[in-house]
Amino acid sequence: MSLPTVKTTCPYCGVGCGIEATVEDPAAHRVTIKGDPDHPSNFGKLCSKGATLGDTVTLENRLLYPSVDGRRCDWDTALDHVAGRFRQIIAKHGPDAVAFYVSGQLLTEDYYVANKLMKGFIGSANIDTNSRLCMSSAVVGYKRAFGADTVPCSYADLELAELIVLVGSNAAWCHPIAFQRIRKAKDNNPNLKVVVVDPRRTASCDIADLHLPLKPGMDALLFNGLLCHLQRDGRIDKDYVANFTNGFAEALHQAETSAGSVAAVAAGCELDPADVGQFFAWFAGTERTVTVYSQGINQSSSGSDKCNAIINCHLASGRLGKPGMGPFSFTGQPNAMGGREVGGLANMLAAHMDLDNPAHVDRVGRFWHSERVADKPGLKAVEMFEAIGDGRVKAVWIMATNPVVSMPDADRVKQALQRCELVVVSDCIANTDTAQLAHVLLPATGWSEKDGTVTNLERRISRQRPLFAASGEARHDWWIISRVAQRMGFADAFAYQSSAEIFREHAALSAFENDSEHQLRDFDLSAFATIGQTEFDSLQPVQWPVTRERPQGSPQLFGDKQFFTADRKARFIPVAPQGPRNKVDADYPFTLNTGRLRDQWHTMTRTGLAAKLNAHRPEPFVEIHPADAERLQLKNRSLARIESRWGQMLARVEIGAGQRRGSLFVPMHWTGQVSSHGRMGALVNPVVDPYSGQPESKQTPVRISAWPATWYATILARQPLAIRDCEYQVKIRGEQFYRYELAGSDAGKDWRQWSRELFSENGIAGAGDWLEYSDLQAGYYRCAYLAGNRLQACLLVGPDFELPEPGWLCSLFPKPELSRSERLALLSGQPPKGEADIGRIVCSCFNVGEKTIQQAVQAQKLQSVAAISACLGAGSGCGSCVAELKEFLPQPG
Ligand SMILES: Nc1nc2c(c(=O)[nH]1)N[C@H]1C(S)=C(S)[C@@H](COP(=O)(O)OP(=O)(O)OC[C@H]3O[C@@H](n4cnc5c(=O)[nH]c(N)nc54)[C@H](O)[C@@H]3O)O[C@H]1N2
Ligand SMILES: Nc1nc2c(c(=O)[nH]1)N[C@H]1C(S)=C(S)[C@@H](COP(=O)(O)OP(=O)(O)OC[C@H]3O[C@@H](n4cnc5c(=O)[nH]c(N)nc54)[C@H](O)[C@@H]3O)O[C@H]1N2
Ligand code: SF4
Ligand SMILES: [Mo]
Repeated sequence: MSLPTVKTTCPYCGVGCGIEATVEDPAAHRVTIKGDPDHPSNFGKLCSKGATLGDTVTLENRLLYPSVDGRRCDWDTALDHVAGRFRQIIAKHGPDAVAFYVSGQLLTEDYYVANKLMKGFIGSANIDTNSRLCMSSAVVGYKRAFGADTVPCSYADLELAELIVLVGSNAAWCHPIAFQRIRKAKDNNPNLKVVVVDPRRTASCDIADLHLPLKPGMDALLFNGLLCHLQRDGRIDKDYVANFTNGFAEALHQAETSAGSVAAVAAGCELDPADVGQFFAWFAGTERTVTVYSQGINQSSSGSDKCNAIINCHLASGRLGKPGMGPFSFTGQPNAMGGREVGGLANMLAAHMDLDNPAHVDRVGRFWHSERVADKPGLKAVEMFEAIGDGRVKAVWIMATNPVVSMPDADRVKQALQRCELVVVSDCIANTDTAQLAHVLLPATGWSEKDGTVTNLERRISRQRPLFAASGEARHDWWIISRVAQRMGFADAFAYQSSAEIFREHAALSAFENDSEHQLRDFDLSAFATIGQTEFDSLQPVQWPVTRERPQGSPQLFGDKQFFTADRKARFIPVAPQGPRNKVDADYPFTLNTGRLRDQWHTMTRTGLAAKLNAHRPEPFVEIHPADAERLQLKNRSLARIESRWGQMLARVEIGAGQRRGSLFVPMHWTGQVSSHGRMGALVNPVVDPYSGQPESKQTPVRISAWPATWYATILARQPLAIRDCEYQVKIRGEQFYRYELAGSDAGKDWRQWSRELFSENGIAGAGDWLEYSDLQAGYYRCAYLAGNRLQACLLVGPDFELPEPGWLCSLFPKPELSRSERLALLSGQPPKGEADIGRIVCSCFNVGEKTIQQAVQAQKLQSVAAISACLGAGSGCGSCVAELKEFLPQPG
């Protein structure tokens, strides 16, 4: 009998890949994941994260039951408690004393209901989302230029382009399948050029014809310079500018004051003038140009202006609304776009209507049958947590986001929640840094159980469909919110029984009075305004607007050169370039850049469950330029302390020439759950963009110094351990083992006693064999414990950071038994002669390590990635490691 296959959508990045999931065993949550060959986002491909989804649907660490004040309770008790406390606080202090902090990882239906409850019925706009930290500046950029939050491009434009400029986007790691489409387009069209603008040399530079490692924060100067160049070079589309836009002269004038020459731009951006000239010449000479921008642009105290500096260049050259061109903001989360549609941000209403427009407020009020619709913007994320901290907001409900890790100045956020009267957290995972501070925990269904829609970065709506029944007592987010709403007295407006019903209402609102008689809005799902359950269940991926005239959706917008401003013309925005708000100085001489790794998703609550995904970069690290490392005597693999005015962290030093001098890069993923000092949000400057309220997460002034550890240790154990008395600690989940990297600055630990106690407290003891090596004078100690012939645990201690790379030891845990020679080799940490040590994992699909690749390249004289793939498989799965594989090949010259 063939097993049922469900078509659904990946819950990670905004690329929105289609998945075919075959449920092998519903009780054991066993499922096989494949790319959906028919889905127009990915045509069957998946990256490393999507491909390992099957490893993350485990019940381990799931939040399965509601609880209030730490005590498990039933749903009625929890819902009554939340509704009752919210009502009390609102009655006493008014609706602005409560807040929701939600997420671009909610489904559209969840998001719609949360927004409707807060803005429509509680009557406050205090609902903001983690998208504030993500693409709120991109929203401002589009709204200012087009009069609506319209992403004008599609993936197809990337394939038709002849120049793609990636600005502040590491798409190779963050939007891998879109990046692979660009790579393939480049293979098919040798004329397609790629320019990467990023202070850091990233994996995306692998396909770049030109990399501009500009001074952090200087992008507006670069694009103002480009606008001036287009003018000098006679590339302004005069007809387009005159007939379809406003404000060109002012924008050009402003650009000319700072960026009137290539030399001035190159000096201000600290770039080679020849490279700047090359970029300008390519842009000027290439009609089909797409500019992709992401967090290197948005996460800035002047991010909105940076977005407009980019859009200005497209408007000036008329490169918009035609195939193969446009300013393309890449959103990050699976449903960041859905959040924009329902009005998840505190300054938006719903269905692309505005809070500060009385006609919109009136219209939404009539549609929702509510007279209480909020008519002024609410608190944006950073302000919201300030208000929680100083007691203005007394109750907050956090859904599908982990602000104790991901907010800037995260220690303040933590304190604010500790002081808050009522913290409600809905999550599918039990142990998160934020869940630990909750008074009420509400278990949400996870990706494999959810049912609804998401919108990807090219406006494509796709279905997420359930693979399993809800685990434990978990409920859909929309169910939880609407049941609280009912108990708050809004039963009629929240009587939802299904996600289809909510989607239908959302579509109907988008169509409500959306015609030229009122004022046209871009977001229009009128074709779905009466959609039924069956049609919803079989909904095919489609790009909005979806109307009766365009039932197949709309891949390209603005082809008619009509925008959503009052006079239907696009607007240029004059931009005065600014660097980071807080500059580096003698106390804090480095710029801290933060961002993403290939195989982790944000705060690791789900990717951290997949052993395969933890192998690529197992520990928090700080990347630093070799010259800076040498000057500060920071050694590769040693530990360093990084401090800002707001907080500090510890991380492993990685020296890399891809870093600019004066810049540091730290990944954003590590939390208090898996590391003692890796939560980088504590350092990040909470300063925000004045228009969007988006924080400057990429340019915090910091300092770095060596952290003087006196000992370093690695522990591998078959089960998780509770480790006391240890300053530095990182926990990594592996295949049938847990790995701990430890360090301390205390002296004279009795390692033998310490390890015996640790292991026995954690249940690793008995009649098995202890192997031991001890040279305590010199600071070395190693031991291993075997039960039968299986490795249960081992500890390696040394006085410095040069402990053996544990790849081989890790590979022993899945083995049913060890050979004689393996036992003998155990304490050396190195494989017995003749057996290979694969080293750090590079290809997570096929588990291929760096040592294996080095050996194969040398021994077989491999000359290309294709040859490595043919020989080892590496790179032939999801393709995410292709850029790294290239580094193993012999370098030309
Ligand atoms: N693997 C993985 N993929 C993800 C995610 C994840 O957690 N893991 N998260 C998703 C989400 S929500 C998002 S928002 C996206 C983010 O996707 P991206 O924006 O591509 O990712 P980031 O790593 O945050 O930052 C992008 C780049 O900005 C650069 N940068 C820093 N400062 C500047 C600057 O001043 N100018 C310029 N031009 N560049 C600068 C950084 O060096 C970095 O390489 O990724 C999505 N995809
Ligand atoms: N310094 C710095 N900070 C940053 C960034 C940066 O680049 N640098 N990037 C920012 C950006 S772009 C983003 S998007 C944020 C991301 O930051 P967060 O949103 O805080 O990160 P996640 O780990 O994705 O958190 C999602 C939470 O929702 C839970 N969850 C997953 N699915 C569901 C569901 O269906 N229902 C419910 N109720 N819960 C669910 C997960 O278990 C997890 O706890 O971080 C921002 N912070
Ligand atoms: S690129 Fe990867 S993470 Fe993004 S949607 Fe596709 S499979 Fe998921
Ligand atoms: Mo994001």
